[in-house]
Amino acid sequence: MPHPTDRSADGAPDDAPPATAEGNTAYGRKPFTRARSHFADRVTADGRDGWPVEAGRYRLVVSRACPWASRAVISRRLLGLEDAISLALTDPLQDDRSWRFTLEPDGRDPVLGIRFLSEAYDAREKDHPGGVSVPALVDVPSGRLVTNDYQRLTLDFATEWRALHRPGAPDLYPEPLREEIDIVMAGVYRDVNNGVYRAGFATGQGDYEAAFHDLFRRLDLLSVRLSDRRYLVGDSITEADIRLFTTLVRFDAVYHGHFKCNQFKLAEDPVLWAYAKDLYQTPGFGDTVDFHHIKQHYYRVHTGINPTGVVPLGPDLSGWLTPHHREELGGRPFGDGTPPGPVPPAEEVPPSGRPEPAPTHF
Ligand SMILES: N[C@@H](CCC(=O)N[C@@H](CS)C(=O)NCC(=O)O)C(=O)O
Repeated sequence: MPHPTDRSADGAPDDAPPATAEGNTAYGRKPFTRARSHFADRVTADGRDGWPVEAGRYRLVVSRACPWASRAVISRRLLGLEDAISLALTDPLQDDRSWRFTLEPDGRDPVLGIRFLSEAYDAREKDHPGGVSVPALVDVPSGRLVTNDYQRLTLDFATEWRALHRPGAPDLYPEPLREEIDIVMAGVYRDVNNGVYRAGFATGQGDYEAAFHDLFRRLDLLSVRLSDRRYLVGDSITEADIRLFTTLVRFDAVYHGHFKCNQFKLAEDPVLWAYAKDLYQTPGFGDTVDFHHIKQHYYRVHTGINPTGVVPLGPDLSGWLTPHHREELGGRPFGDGTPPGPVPPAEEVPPSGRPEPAPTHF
């Protein structure tokens, strides 16, 4: 396997300069900022951007390591869009041509026939500004990228793709709750989802400390909010929970150490830990998480902040499988709907990526 080059731009703005072997120094002393996605076409029911909702037409390219991509994997599963939108998994380690399909036996995505995700970006726009990122939705017939707009993608899965949802799919973005969901998600995005990156990629003490304080202040607020309610908004799972979950599930494994987000571990906050475990154990969440990919990606790709590329063995993941008792708070996980069925066999996370139950002591 080629040695992965430093890709500290992971999570960096699309139009940011490439990271260097020195890590984040390409950004100088500027605080870490994240730009809008360059490709923001939408796949809609009415096809107004030229991309109509259609079963089998689009392929979702993700890395299981990536929190932004993982949102899309979770919502696709909760909504039962697996048959309508196929899934391509990249190697968690990019090389200097970015995301690649080296998990496949012949190194090519079997549907798109490409070796690098960049080929779909180039097919869409030669010399496009910004990098190659996941999640990416690709038009299978033409091989062209449609969108890498991770903020919009899942909202469109929830709303525009309704005709292809499974029977019993939950409403992840219910109309009457949208205003509240948007407000909650804005704070979560700024301080938590992107906050861990602001801390981890800070190149100055002040930027790091500001991000650190914003992050833990927000986590404290979220912990209070979730102490007497099972989910962030309303009494069922919404898009807001998906977005918080994808950061929380990575917290102790990577953000606490690698990104220096270490005021406390997730497992040390009883409310947030129970909340995250509850979601992890809900069909559609934990069954998409590959801790092996997550750890390999962060610790080996960001050589600017982990120059040795050594991947820690811990933490012990068995706690994810332990009782959370959150059902005592009530709530209806899927609202009027039902949980998704089993993971399609081809998409199962291998045992290397899953927690093992703790040994039983007698
Ligand atoms: N910048 C992306 C957000 C998603 C993102 O940052 N994904 C990361 C992985 S977690 C990525 O693919 N970064 C590019 C790279 O690492 O080369 C977008 O605008 O859509």
